[in-house]
Amino acid sequence: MRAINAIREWMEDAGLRTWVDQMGNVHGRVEGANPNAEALLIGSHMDTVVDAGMFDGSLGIVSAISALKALKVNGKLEKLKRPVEVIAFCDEEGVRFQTTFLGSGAIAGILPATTLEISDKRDTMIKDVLKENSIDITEESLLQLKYDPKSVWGYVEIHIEQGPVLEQKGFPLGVVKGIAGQTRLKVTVRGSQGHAGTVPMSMRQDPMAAAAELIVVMESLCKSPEEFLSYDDHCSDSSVKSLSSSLVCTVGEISTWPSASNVIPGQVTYTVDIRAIDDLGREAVIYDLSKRIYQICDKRSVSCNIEHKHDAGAVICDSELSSQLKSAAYSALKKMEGDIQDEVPTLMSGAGHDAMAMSHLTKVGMLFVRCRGGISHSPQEHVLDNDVWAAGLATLSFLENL
Ligand code: HGY
Ligand code: MN
Ligand code: MN
Ligand code: MN
Repeated sequence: MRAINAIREWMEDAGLRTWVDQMGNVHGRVEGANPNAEALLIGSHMDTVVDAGMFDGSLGIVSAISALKALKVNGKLEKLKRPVEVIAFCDEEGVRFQTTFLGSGAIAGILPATTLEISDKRDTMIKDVLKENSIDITEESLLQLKYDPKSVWGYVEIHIEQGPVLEQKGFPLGVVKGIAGQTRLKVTVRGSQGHAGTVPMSMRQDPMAAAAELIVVMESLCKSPEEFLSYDDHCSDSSVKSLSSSLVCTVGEISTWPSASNVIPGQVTYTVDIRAIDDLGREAVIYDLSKRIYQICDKRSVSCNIEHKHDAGAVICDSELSSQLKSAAYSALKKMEGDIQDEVPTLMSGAGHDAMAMSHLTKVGMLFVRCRGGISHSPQEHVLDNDVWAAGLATLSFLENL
């Protein structure tokens, strides 16, 4: 609740009308000179992962609010050509329910139905959100948070790159070409629980050893998909080839039961996060990986269950919005550094963003900010003050040329 109140205060200090919606998103809006024009939505997420850095998500919210504050100080806020609405989204990371984009998904009208159908989770989630915002609503009105596409001009998000490209190029800002698609699975392997000291190795049905083999096989598949995927199955070899450049897979969470050092586990559960720029290729990997999981479990006489928790297709950013962001970034850097020779770089995003959900509602554009060593989702996450300044100036220039 403290974050929500602080963000509202910053928004009100920038001259915005604020409210918190039923999902827990914080909105700050100014109507500008043409209140009936389609609105620009701009923002990012206010939640983050465990043991995270300070800039993932928050930089986008602060850049938007500070740029509007600067317009207010210069008496230009009410002269904006169209309404501008800053949205600080809740639950972009999906850390709690292994879904993601719950806040932006509600606005875009793609609230993952599966999330609301997971009744044991759904009630907890909705009750938490509602309790925190002390709002008493039905699930239906929660689902009615969707914005009317005709009332929205576009969505822009300023975000740290969370990768090494801009640092390698020596450039503070970059425009995002597209965002890789992602799939989240939950794999549960069940075997026969037993005494660590008495069950001979040849008689074990050990889900931990099985999970270890599954994870190493997944790593090899994602390191060289062309070796694994049988092309004739379900995707062209071009998708597989394009895969290898962007395909990544991660097991971020693993838990075992009963989790005692002298007990052969009865069950092991782990998460799978798979991403790629090519959706077909990513689906081919999921299909191939699932086949291998069942084969290996069969061989080890353990059972397994693969839950498909979340899918978000790859997104290509809008070219018109992207070129406006590119000129805004260029003019910001020119203001700061005098003349700049090179063009503002464009790059793909391996990380997911609320812009993926918002692309179901309207055209989207993203501006990346260099971050040290490309490190993110870690307390080591760091952005240079000057680069934050450049991001703010670019946002201001973008708003002034709406
Ligand atoms: O996981 C992601 O890509 C983002 O940080 N939510
Ligand atoms: Mn993140
Ligand atoms: Mn983020
Ligand atoms: Mn004992």
